[in-house]
Amino acid sequence: MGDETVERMSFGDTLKNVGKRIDGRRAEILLHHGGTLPQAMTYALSGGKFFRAFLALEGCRLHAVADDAATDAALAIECIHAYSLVHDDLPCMDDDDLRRGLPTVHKQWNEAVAVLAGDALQALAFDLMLHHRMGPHRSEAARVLARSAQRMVSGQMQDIEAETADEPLSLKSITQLQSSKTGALINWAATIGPQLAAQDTSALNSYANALGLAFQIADDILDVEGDAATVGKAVGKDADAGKATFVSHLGLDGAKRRAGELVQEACDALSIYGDDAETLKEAARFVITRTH
Ligand code: GRG
Repeated sequence: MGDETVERMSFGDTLKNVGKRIDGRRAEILLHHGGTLPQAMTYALSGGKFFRAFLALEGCRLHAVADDAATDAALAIECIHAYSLVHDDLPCMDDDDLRRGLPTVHKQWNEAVAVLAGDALQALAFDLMLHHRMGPHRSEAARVLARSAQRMVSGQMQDIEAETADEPLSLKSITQLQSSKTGALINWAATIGPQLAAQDTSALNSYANALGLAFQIADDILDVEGDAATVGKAVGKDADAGKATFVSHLGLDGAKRRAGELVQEACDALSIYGDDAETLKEAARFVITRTH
């Protein structure tokens, strides 16, 4: 009889494997196009954690979506995420020089390249989602992606308007803003499996709602406690700008406590999947222990 101990892969290794799968598919699509635009798109799609891709692949696995469709859906959400980061880093928005430990796209090339690479990444996401390999429910899934991207942009707009508002945002308003800005893409990623399989999205939807909020609280905590070299981008910007955040409202300890409660809520929402959801639970725990 063999050794029945099953070694579980660490969550870090799981994310690395997701990264390889997405990089491989991205290379198939972009590498044979020469020129600056595909290079800048490749640069923007590289070096992240691939957390949203992981969520998409895991939801697809739980709902028996074909591997090719799952990979392309995971790449599609990383395209939207990468576009948002490239545009967010521009001087007219957050004006950042560093992203994922490297120069931002407009620093590596210039602002025009950054705008165009973001535009092309967004279009590529819908190109992937509307291909027939995505199956019979692809138009609805693409529409939900379009609405999620619009929610993200509207969250970004509210964030920009809050910078010049007379009053700092209340905790309730920050929660609503972040559920759009950060939560909408996380929610789409976590639910694309049951969307493509035309099955019930409610458990993964509840999981993602709690997880998205925990993710943003962790981001606010990293902005205070992290160091730029590890986080891979500038830190301390929110406090310097006097911006209302989960940490400014709840304090560091309160924010950590709230994030812990949300992780528990996220895990509880997965009960219908039994042991099959263990990696998604690890992902929820990773969100509040991550250092970048
Ligand atoms: C400019 C259209 C437009 C939208 C901007 C997402 C966003 C909206 C701005 C990015 C800035 C920010 C702090 C967003 C909160 C979401 C977040 C924490 C993004 C970083 O996600 P990670 O940690 O990044 O998954 P990696 O690099 O690992 O992919």
